Amino acid sequence: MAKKAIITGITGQDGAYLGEFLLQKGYKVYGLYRRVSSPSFWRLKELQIYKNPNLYLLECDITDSISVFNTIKKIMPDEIYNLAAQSFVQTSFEQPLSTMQINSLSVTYMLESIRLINPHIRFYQASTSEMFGKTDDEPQHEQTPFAPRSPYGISKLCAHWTSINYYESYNIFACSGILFNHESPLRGKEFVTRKITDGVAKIALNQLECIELGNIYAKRDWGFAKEYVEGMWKMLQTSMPDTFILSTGKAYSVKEFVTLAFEYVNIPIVWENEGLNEVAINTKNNRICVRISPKYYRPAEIDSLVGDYSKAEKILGWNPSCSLQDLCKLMMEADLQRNRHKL
Ligand code: NAP
Ligand code: G4F
Repeated sequence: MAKKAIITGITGQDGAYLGEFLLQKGYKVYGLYRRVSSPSFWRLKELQIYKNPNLYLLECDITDSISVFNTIKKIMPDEIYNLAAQSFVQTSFEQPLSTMQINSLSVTYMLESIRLINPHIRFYQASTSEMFGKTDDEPQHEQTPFAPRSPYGISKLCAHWTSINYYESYNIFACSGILFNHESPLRGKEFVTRKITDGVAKIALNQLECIELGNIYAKRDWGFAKEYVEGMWKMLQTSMPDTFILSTGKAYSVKEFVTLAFEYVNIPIVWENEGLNEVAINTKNNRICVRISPKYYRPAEIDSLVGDYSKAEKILGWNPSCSLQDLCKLMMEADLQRNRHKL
């Protein structure tokens, strides 16, 4: 009989790729989305899984414990992948309470429902490298102490410990994947890589003159989301629940990513000035194409994150293969196409 998996956050980047992956594996996929006046399934449509007969889309607000309990009881899944979250760090500073409700409390609702309904359901928690925060360990590994720097990081750390606690207390198979930044053409435009590829595509097509960015010296370990969802699945197929880092082991600055994106569209740039006055100039037309705005600075920043994925490689046989150059190319191609056709 086909396995049944619930994916919370099916409308997000990872939810869509994981849905595609599990459907290919023969699962019945129950994708949960929250009620909004106009729900958007554009990612599921882009991956051409929206009409798949084994994909069932169900309304469920993960901040409503009754909704969570009843949904799990109705579906009786084998596996739950908890990907739904208020996932934007910047917003978490402006909406700390709802970030906590969505990202932390919901995990207790899910694990408590599993405990009461069927303790054999396997649970995946989407933990994050943001939990490492201000750390001196480089690269970060599973034993690196946590020191989160944002309400988002704090909320995810609470959820992370909750899932560990449900294993230790009730033997529930709860795994946490500490995933470093992963991007794709399906990334939301609020995140820096997609903001850059969308902006550079528009500049190349003469639809925009300049992008405004915040801290371009921040470094992140950026992988390809499609490869990371396979790691989530592998975590739930092991004999013992555990915590695994998924990352590439390489860190690049936002500035380096900007340079890669402009290189892809053959726009030569030079950087001038420093701090808030730093700009990139398009040397083809001598116009400023990147400037800095304090609007995008965070109250507390994480300067650099880079992960050691050797445990996942050893135990799960998982490793990343997409370079940042290839990732940037994939995203640029998609954004050029979308903006050319105003999609
Ligand atoms: P994403 O694209 O922002 O997707 C977030 C999903 O959560 C969306 O489907 C969103 O629904 C849903 N959601 C938010 N609030 C909800 C609520 N109250 N009830 C039900 N659904 C709700 O994020 P992602 O990049 O796919 O990330 C997936 C998960 O991994 C998140 O938990 C994120 O925090 C975590 N993570 C991501 C990364 C990364 O680099 N991408 C790294 C580490 C961890 P709407 O469409 O309605 O907004
Ligand atoms: O793309 P970002 O917004 O991602 P961030 O904050 O690293 O969070 C992402 O990765 C986490 C894993 O570590 C996830 F848990 C989380 O859900 C999310 O997916 O920002 C990346 C860096 C930051 O240092 C930010 O300050 O880019 C810097 N940045 C510079 N200018 C900018 C901008 N970020 C955004 N979003 N917009 C800018 O204009």
